[in-house]
Amino acid sequence: MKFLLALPLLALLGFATTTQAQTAPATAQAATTGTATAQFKTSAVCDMCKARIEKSLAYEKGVQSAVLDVPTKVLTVTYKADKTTPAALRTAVQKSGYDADELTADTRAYNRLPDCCKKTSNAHTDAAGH
Ligand SMILES: [Cu+2]
Repeated sequence: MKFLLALPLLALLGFATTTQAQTAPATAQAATTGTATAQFKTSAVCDMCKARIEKSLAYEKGVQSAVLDVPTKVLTVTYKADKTTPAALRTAVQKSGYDADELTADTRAYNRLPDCCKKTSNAHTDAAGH
């Protein structure tokens, strides 16, 4: 009698452990395959720019890390491919006031930058925006 009662319980336990074993590797795989890296050429000029861009990218959805190399102005972003896209990341760079590849910085964000962080070109200084 006792044996018969224990049997379904054991079966239940066995079921629970096998489902757990099946889901664990699946999520681990998604975490590794879902990560992508993108690089953008920015208009950063100094360490302040670096900190500003890295900080604003860190708040972007899906971003795992953002590192800017000041001498080359290249921003390297590691992100979750199912959460964001390179286009969205470029937009985030624009919104922080910097160019991203061929895309020009958001004018209002650019105008808020300290003078030392602005590009030397006059493309953005058309006085109207402030
Ligand atoms: Cu700067």
